Amino acid sequence: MGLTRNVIANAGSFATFTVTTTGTAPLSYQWHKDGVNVPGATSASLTLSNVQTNEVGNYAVVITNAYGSVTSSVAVLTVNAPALPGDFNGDGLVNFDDFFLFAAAFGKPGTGANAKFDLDGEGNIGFGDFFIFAANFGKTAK
Ligand SMILES: [Ca+2]
Ligand SMILES: [Ca+2]
Repeated sequence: MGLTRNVIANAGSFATFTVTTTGTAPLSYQWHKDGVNVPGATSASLTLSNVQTNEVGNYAVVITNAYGSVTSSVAVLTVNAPALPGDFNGDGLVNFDDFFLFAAAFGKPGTGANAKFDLDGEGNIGFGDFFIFAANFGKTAK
């Protein structure tokens, strides 16, 4: 009774937990995150919109009816951090290491292994991509 499943969501998207139960109606629900009530989360499913990495945690729901209450198994929410355009070497920050990679590919078609440098997706590696890169220069992945 009360099974939920783990959810993996991209930051900014939706995450939905659903519980199924065979308990005797009427049933009431209260979702918890890391053991703390989630305000207003009192239905058989819990939908989080615009999820952010700070919502990562262990979710469970307490289901109550006239005979008592039971706590579901725990479902884990994982949120994938947004991609960081310009972090070509994937180390989590945009810096000169990425610039040198970009410069080496500048002017080439954005195909194959070079596709990651075509930040504006128009097919070539050029100034349009550079401006996107420059706007992210110095940023770190959160
Ligand atoms: Ca980098
Ligand atoms: Ca481009």
